[in-house]
Amino acid sequence: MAAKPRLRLLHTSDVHLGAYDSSGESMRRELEDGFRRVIDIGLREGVDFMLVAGDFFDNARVREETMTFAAEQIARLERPVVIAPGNHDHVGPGSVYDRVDLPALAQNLQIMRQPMGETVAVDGLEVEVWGRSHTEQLFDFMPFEGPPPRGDAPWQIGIGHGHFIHPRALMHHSFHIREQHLVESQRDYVALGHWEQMTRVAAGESVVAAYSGAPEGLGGNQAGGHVLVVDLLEDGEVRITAHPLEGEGSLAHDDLPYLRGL
Ligand SMILES: [Mn+2]
Repeated sequence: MAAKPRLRLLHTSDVHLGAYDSSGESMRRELEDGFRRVIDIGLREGVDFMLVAGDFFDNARVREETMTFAAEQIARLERPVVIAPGNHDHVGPGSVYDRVDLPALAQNLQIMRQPMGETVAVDGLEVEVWGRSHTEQLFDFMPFEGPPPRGDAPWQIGIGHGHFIHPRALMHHSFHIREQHLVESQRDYVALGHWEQMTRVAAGESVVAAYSGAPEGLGGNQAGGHVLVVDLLEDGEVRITAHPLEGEGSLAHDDLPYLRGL
């Protein structure tokens, strides 16, 4: 097998920009600073592209200046960025992405807007990203059910937003992601969102899958926020490093929390 191009990916999710738009300036600033640091880490680590696995915005009524702030930060990375919308920033009727044309403000940005799923070729890189955006129309939506076969690019990434079903999962939650779905995706890496906590999840022998967790300490994220730097190596190996948003001490691949599925 020919060697693959070495690529470095920045994975974040659940930024919830605008969550505190009506809660006062200091909380609002804290959330924005968190996303600014995500971009800073991407620049420091020299990533080739960035993925946002849903809930980038908290709701469809965020201030317009929150949206232009988001576009400015994305543009600052100067590398391709793909957003796969989650339940808080869903596509379809009433979508936050209908309000401001973000890709016009940040020309390195692509937003996955096809509810039936789509594969995005990342500009200038030998990588394709497949995902299915939330519409908030289907209560039993399963983001990774029935994945299409791998595409032609050497690197195939999956992206999606929902609950990985593990033995401690609350089954009444919606947007189920099963280990079997991740195995069947045959993607090299699957970027997950919806959980505040950073963790790898079980996805069979040949698929690496992880939640980046929220960058900021939103409810339940006492461990503090992380962003994931994912190295896609020439021999096909995928290695994650979790970088804390505050302070030192990154976590290497084998030291990341790891959840088994049902
Ligand atoms: Mn969510």
